[in-house]
Parts: sequence; structure tokens; C-alpha cells
Amino acid sequence: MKISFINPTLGGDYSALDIAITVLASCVNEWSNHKADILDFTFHRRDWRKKLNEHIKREKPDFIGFSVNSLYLNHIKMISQEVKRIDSKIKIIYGGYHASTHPEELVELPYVDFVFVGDAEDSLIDFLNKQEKGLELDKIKGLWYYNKDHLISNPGSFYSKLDELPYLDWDLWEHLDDYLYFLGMLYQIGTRGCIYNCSFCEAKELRNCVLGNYYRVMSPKRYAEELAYDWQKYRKRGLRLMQLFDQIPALNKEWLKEFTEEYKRLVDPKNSKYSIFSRVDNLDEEKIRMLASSGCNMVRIGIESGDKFIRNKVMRKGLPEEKIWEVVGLLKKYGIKMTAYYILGAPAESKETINKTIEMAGKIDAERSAFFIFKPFTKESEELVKRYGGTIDFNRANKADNITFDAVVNNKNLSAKEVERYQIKAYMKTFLPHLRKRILRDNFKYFGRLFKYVFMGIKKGLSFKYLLTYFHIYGYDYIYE
Ligand code: B12
Repeated sequence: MKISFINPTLGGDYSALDIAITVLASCVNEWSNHKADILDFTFHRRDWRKKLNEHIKREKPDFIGFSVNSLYLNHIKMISQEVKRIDSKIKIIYGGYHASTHPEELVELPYVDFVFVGDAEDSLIDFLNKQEKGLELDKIKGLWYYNKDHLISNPGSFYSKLDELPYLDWDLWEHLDDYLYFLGMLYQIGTRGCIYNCSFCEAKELRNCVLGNYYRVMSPKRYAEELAYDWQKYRKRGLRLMQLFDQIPALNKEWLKEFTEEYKRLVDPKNSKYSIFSRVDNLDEEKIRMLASSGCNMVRIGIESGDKFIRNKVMRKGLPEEKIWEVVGLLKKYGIKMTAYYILGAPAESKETINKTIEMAGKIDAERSAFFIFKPFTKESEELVKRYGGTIDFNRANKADNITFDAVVNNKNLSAKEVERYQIKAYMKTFLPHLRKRILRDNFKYFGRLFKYVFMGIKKGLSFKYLLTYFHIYGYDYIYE
């Protein structure tokens, strides 16, 4: 059997190098006789229908799979209908976050044949085997579908044998060299899930929709080995940084100690930089010293809001302010750069609270400050918007396909439009000083690099808005420095 996974990034966000479909395709190709490939629309936003048609004619997939993120659902629906228009015999499979939390919604869509709830490393291969042999599908883990008029809805589970996973086969991505040029990084994840309950994050709801332990870890040795393998394989092709997507990699000190020591043993930390996510309350001086000595040059931290009530009550992040300042100081002391993430326009947000966030961001003065816009894609978020007297502008919400731009909530004392204005104010306050420093230091070199990066990007069909943003977030640091 042949399955093609589609990366439906028609909105222009070329940072969406999807790990989920890469894991699944790598498992199908490594663990079975079936064949899996990846069809990526990131560099084909204008000719995706032609690209899709050619792919179907050439590769003749039996199935087309999508990793359904709530914000990509409209793109995925449009592409799915085009697949059926080209060849109605192709079966369409949905999986991923929105599929696991909203299977009842997606299984009703006329062009969707199968929905998988939960992880699918092994259940997808079971599905392909049974399809090939024409066997009953009704016992397959996490599978939802209509058997004639009878709805089959099997509970899904989390995959736990992470050490046994094949290495991610990034060569499945046709435009990998373009990603390495425009981003300079590859993604990896050696743990799955999270133990925290932030109200704006889908993690909590996913944990309630899927069976098994949500938080799982790969052995530090196995994880470090795969990273070393990626460095050896992709360094010459422009790899500059391993961007790790583990949500809480620094939670366990013993795990972190073994991981950083193994990583140092396998690669030269001076030219094998990596970046991690972390919560401030998962970090202390000893952990930061381990990270600094093993090549970690960037820690990406969710501060979320400068207002204590919004940060700890509404968002339920639970971060004491003094811990934020302690970690900011320690990262500076050990020369690790910081990306600070903030969310603007959350439930209960007002002019006072959003200004507190901008004030705090100015004081933290992270190397990079990213001001995302609140999107109520969790059921709890929708309730919180209402509870604090806000409303969701569904016209805006239906068009929004990212967390980087575009506000969709009108709070009692702050409209969606005002949130977008404050986002500009926030970047002016935090980004301009860094830009000024960069231009004064690099002068014409800065403009030369900017022009080349954006010109190349436009030529490759990328969006000007994202090119300008990502040049300063990823491009400049990872490609030129
Ligand atoms: C890593 C990550 C990314 C990576 C990789 C995406 C990925 N899915 O792996 C990148 C940087 C590309 C990314 C981008 C975005 N992300 Co993100 N991301 C995460 C993160 C931190 C971890 C996800 C993870 O564990 N991935 C590892 C893979 C292996 O696990 P998985 O995705 O669960 O996939 C398994 C199953 O779901 C299933 N499965 C998945 N897809 C499919 C497809 C088929 C056909 C089948 C059968 C099964 C199946 O099998 C997979 C293997 O077990 C989560 C946060 C969190 N708490 O989880 C947010 C999260 C998934 N992201 C989120 C968002 C909003 C985005 C963006 C829209 C942000 C933006 N740029 O605007 C984009 C969308 C890109 C996209 N293609 O989906 C939201 C999604 C919420 C929702 N309701 O959809 C989350 C939950 C964070 C949050 N705040 O809530 N993200």
C-alpha cells in the first residue's frame, strides 16, 4: 500500500516542518513493506493543485494523510476536496491534534474516510496491513470510520516505546535544502507530552481524549545519538542548529545530566548548537550550567503575560515572577540566549494588562521576544473568553491559520484590532533596539543579507510577511552568524 502525507501550509508559514508526519512516514517505510512519502505545499502555495495532480498521477497513493492542526483545518478541508476531485478512489485519513480532540466532527465530513485518535506509529501500519489483506478494520486502535452506516469509534492511545522509533527521515522532504537555507535548523523531539495544564494549550485536552501516559521520555543516550546522526548527515547541507521541541526537557535533572554528557561525548558542542523549550521553574543554576557546557545556545521560554492574574490564574501557567528574573539572570551569566514568548489578547486582557506585558518584555530584554496572538482553540479557552466578558469574532477566527498574527477575540476592554496595534507597539519596544544594534554593527552587510534572503524567498514562492519576520528570528542568527 502507498500513503502520501500532505503538509498543508498554504498560509505561508514556512517554519512548519512537521515532525508528526515525518515520524509516521519514517515508521511506515522502516517497519513495513508499505511505502510512505511527504508532499509539502510550503513552496507551492500558488501551484499546489498542479503539484497535487502531478503527485497523484506519478505516485498513485492509495491513501492521503493529514496531521490536522485546528488552525490548518480550512486548508486541509480544501485540499481534501481537491484530492477527491482528482481521484475519488483515494482514501483520506485525518490524524493529529484536532482529530484526537474532535473526531466526531471530522468523521462526519463527506470527503474524510478514516480518522485516527491518538498516536499512530503502530496502528497506522496495522491499518495498512489489514487494508492490503482486505481484513476487518473495526478493532484498530484509535480508528474512527463508518462501516456502512455504523460508526466505528475506537479509543486511541499514546505511543510509549520512543527508544524503538526509527530516526526521522528528513530526506522525505523534497525542499529540505530550502528549509536549511531559510531556517538553518532541523526539528527534533525526544520526549512527548507535558505534565502541566496551561489553559491555552491543547495538551490538557489531548490528555483527556487519549489513553495512556501522555508524558513520555526517550532515553537520553538514544536521543543524543539521533541528534549526532543529524549533525553528521546535514551539517554540510546547511544545518546550523538543532531546534528541539520537547516541551519540558529540563524537568528531570538526572535525565538532563545524562543527555548533556552524552551529547558532548558524541558531538563538538562548540559547533553543534541546539535550542530547547523550558519553563523557568524547571531551571536552576546547575541545569543551566549543564546546558551551557553542552552547546545549548538558546532557551525558548513561555513568559506569556506580565500580569500575574492573567499568567497564573487565567492561563494557569503558575510562574512566580521572582523565578523569571532569577532565570533571566542565570541565562545571561552562562551566555545562553533567550527567546521569550508572550501571548497577547488572552481572556481578561485589558490595556493595563497588555502594557504590563510589554513593560516586562522590555525589562527582560531577551535576545528574541515573540508576541503571539491568543487563539481560543481549546474548549477551555472558549469558555474563559466568555467568562471574562469577551466574544470570539468568528469571521476573523475562520481566516486565522497561525498564532503569529491576526487577533480573533474582542475582550470586554480591549478589541481584536487594539490587540494587533499593541503587538506592533510590543515589537517596536523590544525588536527595534536589537535591530539598531545589528545595523550599526553590520551596516550594508545587514541590508545585503536582508535583500538576498527576501529576494530568494519570493523567488521560491514564500510569503513576504513571514520572510521579513523569520529573517530576523531565524535567518540572521542561524544562517549568517
Ligand atoms: C512540535 C510542535 C510543533 C512542530 C511540529 C508539529 C508536530 N505536530 O509535530 C511545528 C513547529 C511544526 C509546529 C507548528 C505549529 N504548531 Co505546534 N506544537 C508542537 C508541540 C510542541 C509538540 C507536538 C508533538 O509532540 N509532536 C510530535 C509528534 C510525533 O506528535 P503528534 O503531533 O502528537 O503526532 C502523533 C499523533 O497526533 C498522530 N498523528 C499526527 N498526525 C497524524 C496524521 C495521520 C494521518 C495519522 C493517522 C496520525 C497522526 O500520530 C503522531 C505520532 O504518534 C505541541 C505542544 C503540545 N503540548 O503538544 C504544539 C501544538 C501541536 N502546535 C500547535 C499549533 C497551534 C501550531 C501552529 C499552528 C503554530 C503556528 N505556527 O501558527 C503550527 C502548525 C503546524 C502544523 N503543521 O501543524 C497547537 C495545536 C493546537 C490544535 N488544536 O491544533 C499545539 C498543541 C500547541 C498549543 N499551544 O496548543 N508545532
